[in-house]
Amino acid sequence: LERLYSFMIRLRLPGGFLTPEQWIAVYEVAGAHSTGVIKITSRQTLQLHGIIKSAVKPTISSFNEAKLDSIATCGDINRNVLCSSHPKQSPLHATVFAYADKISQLLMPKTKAYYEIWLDEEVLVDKKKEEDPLYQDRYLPRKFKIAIAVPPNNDVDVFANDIGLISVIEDGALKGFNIAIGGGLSSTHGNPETYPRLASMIGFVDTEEKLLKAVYEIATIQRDYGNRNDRKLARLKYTVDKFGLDWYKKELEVRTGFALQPAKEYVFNSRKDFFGWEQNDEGLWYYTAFVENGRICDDESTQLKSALLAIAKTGRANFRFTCNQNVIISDVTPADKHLIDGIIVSFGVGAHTEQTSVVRRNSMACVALPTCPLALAEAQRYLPSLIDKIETLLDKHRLKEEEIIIRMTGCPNGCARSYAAEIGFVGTAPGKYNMHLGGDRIGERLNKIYKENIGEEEILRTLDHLFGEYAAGKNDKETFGDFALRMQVV
Ligand code: SRM
Ligand code: SF4
Repeated sequence: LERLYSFMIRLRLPGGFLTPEQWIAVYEVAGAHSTGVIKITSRQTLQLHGIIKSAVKPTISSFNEAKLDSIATCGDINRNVLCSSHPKQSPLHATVFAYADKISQLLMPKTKAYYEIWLDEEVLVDKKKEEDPLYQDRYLPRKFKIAIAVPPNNDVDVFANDIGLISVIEDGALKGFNIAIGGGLSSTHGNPETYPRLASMIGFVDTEEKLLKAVYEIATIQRDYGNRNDRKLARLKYTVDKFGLDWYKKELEVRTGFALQPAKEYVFNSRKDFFGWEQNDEGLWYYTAFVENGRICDDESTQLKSALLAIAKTGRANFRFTCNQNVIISDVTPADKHLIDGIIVSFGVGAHTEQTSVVRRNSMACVALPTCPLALAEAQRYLPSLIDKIETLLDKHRLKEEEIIIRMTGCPNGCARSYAAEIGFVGTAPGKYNMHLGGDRIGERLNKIYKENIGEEEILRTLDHLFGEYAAGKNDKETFGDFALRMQVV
């Protein structure tokens, strides 16, 4: 008898967008083949877990019918391209958002293997068609990640990516993109050669043609010079640190045939989702619902999964996913707002979103146990109960309106970007975490290890003490992360 293998499938959703028809398809596939929980990931796409081997092909086929695919969602290749989620952020959101798809298409593998293997589309290997100038016969040395931010919100955590693009908008016009390279968050316990790193700015491009050429050639340089001997040291960040930023820029200039301009001014002032109803400049409405750790299901607190299905069935709203693992019910006309709001209220989604504390809404955990094979400790199943206790401490110190960013991962790979949190927990063993402090609120500074391998009791005792000091000693508007740094806690 064969073992009962079960799989996870992740969708490729550049910019994290689904039509109502596609949401219904995902809902139906989740019900038929997976655990039923639809998981929003920290890279604004969706995952289904628990798909048994015989259901993998039917799942991919159903997705294909809904014009959805899971191409390049894992492997040594460009992954889901991120874009700031909330259309309210800028009148140019749609223009910038379109680049997520353009870049995703540009860096897609040319092989038709996905269609041939999973969708029964004809001949298995036709060498001519398989020629791929970018990935050639070797792909990249490691996974490759790109994000596009629309200032002033850094909701995509742009500097955590191999390539971070920052849209430069002046006088209401998109002038181009600043380009940063070499971000990546993973490290390995006990291996000092590995480290999290934020991307470094290398310059600015002012046309679409230059942007796409630069992105493409940054990837080819990594393809040719990235470390193929040690997978732990294979990400672009290590290539950048080995050869130097100036070398990378010069090599890029040779390959593109143009020099980057100096980076333009930009300002980030937040890294968050805007919960509840917001309207964009065209008058369309958007409702951001809180989804604890991205798990869309029906439970005792809210009937979120049923609500989203009911909304999709009206055909009057799209769905956008955020890099903070939440969902935006989007593009609702003023005439339809009442209808959609009625569903949000009657399924308890509104009350759940409004009543959730600020600290919980800003928190994030990775999947970890039981499905992640790399997990050393719990994350999404544990963080909610830890936050209950942290809420009590914040209440005690009158800090409950502070927008402190707390993130937890079950291992040092950093999938919920805990190294870029004000308070980061990184799993070391069952029930044990390294506690990191001192990250900033906007994603421009990493945190540092404060205490190693501690359990819940010590976590709470430590936070109780630090929150007390923060409440008594913080400057006006000083964030917890900045305070920890100023007081030399780390
Ligand atoms: Fe991740 C591996 C889940 C975002 C760094 N990540 C995994 C795997 C596939 C475990 C595995 O290799 O077997 C996890 C699947 C767990 C499960 O049961 O579903 C997993 N990663 C996730 C997700 C679902 C976390 C979440 O709860 O949202 C995120 C899916 C993103 C997506 O939609 O594509 C996810 N992973 C990230 C991020 C955050 C980001 O990209 O902004 C990071 C840190 C940034 C970075 O890449 O540096 C991240 N995941 C990793 C790594 C370490 C990569 C490295 O450079 O060493 C691994 C392990 C690996 O690749 O060998 C990993
Ligand atoms: Fe798994 Fe580690 Fe990623 Fe969490 S951080 S999902 S435990 S690989």
